[in-house]
Amino acid sequence: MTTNFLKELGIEGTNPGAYDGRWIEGSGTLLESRNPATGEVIARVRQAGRPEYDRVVAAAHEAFLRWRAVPAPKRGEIVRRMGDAIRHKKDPLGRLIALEMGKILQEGWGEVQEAIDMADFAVGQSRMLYGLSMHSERPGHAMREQWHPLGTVGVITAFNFPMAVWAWNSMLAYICGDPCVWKPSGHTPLCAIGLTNVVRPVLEAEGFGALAGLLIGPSSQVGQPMLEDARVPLVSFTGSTAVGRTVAAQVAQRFGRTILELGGNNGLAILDDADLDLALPAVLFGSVGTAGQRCTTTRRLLVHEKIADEVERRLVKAYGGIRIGDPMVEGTLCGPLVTPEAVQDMQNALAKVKALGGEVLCGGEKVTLPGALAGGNFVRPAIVRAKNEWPIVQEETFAPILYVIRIKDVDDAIAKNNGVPQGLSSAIFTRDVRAAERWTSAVGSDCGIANVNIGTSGAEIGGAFGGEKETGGGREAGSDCWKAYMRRQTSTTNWSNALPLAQGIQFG
Ligand code: UN1
Repeated sequence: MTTNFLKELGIEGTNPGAYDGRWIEGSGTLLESRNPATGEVIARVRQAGRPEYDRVVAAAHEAFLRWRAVPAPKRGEIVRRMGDAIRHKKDPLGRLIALEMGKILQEGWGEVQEAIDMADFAVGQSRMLYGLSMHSERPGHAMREQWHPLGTVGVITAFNFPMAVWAWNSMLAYICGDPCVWKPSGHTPLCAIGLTNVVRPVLEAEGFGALAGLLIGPSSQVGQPMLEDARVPLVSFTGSTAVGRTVAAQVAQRFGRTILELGGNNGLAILDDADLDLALPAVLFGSVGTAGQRCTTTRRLLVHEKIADEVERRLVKAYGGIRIGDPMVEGTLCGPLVTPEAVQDMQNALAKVKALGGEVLCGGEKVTLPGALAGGNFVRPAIVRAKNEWPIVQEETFAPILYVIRIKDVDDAIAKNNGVPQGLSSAIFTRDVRAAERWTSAVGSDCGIANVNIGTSGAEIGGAFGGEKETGGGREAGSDCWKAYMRRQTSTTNWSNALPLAQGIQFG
């Protein structure tokens, strides 16, 4: 396999693990990044430790003091150039994602496109950081609110979207006047290095390299300090509900803010009037796409009992045709899981569901492919008949397991969809406008995303992305998510010759 794209992205055999406007050799141990399709080491990273943490955060803060004074549309212009730089390197960046994370090339390029879309969105937003003006109750007074830069944003990302989630946060942070310090997943350090190499020339030319702070290192050295550090007023965390719980508590302790994107357990309902030619491909993409490792992956199929047998039969047939293999090869639909541990987690979940009486309709086994791929973390996506209330079905297992759960009508679908601790994404397939509207109404799905006749995954950046309950309540990307990266100030100006008090108070 040709890996010229690694050179094109400035990735070497051993790479520095920190960036503060310049690459810094880390003081920590060597981290090996492995190709999940072969188990082979792609490259190494000299990890950052506590000294690099302090250097990177200090540089970000110094950059903040200058960056916040740059007019927002000028900040947008620099983000426009960063977006162009990413656009120019879409091909190698997408290949790097496929190589290091294991999602198929099409999805790798799609992820880079998501980063480009975020840059474009942020450029426009940079001229629309609108505050309101209010009518004061006092004569001769003007009242308005304005949005000001907040400070350094800590961005902690997961392996499964190793570039897009940084872009969701950073592109908005930059136009809002904030630097970022990025702690990527230890499974995908090269994606972070490659992307940083693509955008840094734009920032460095302006003397603002430190806006793209990067720390590749263990949580204890570079993650934990961020949670405790008052120089980081906002921490955006993507990862498990369990870790998110401690992130939320620790940052709140110092009155810092968090944006949390935690676990999902997404239901897709198919009513008996649904167009199955739409529903089935949506289920396939939702459950097998990214090998079941999206937080928006379809995990529970809530299918009407009248059509359940047919849906199961057609899905099992479709699953039989899934090409499992090298994500770098066109035509592969399902790449490897991220690590051997993820394969084990999938096996454990299947053992639990079987012990409860779950019936495996297809898949679930570890797959050993020939040649170099023999060392890869491949599995066959599984479909399992299950009950919504079983403990393992209530959990998010980050693997391609689709639980099939029968429902009687739209209200049963809503009750079961909502009957889990997570609340990220949901979808219904129906031709009945009343059922569709019920699904998206106040008494419908309780998730942050509620779709009709499209699947649970693959959201566009234009909407706010995130979910309720144990998903953490955060929102990122489009809509008015930029507000999370700014501080709001209410300002009242008295232009009269008197000093009337609000609420009609007479004092003295
Ligand atoms: C994630 O899995 O962490 O909606 C993010 C989607 C993608 C983002 C997923 N646009 O599936």
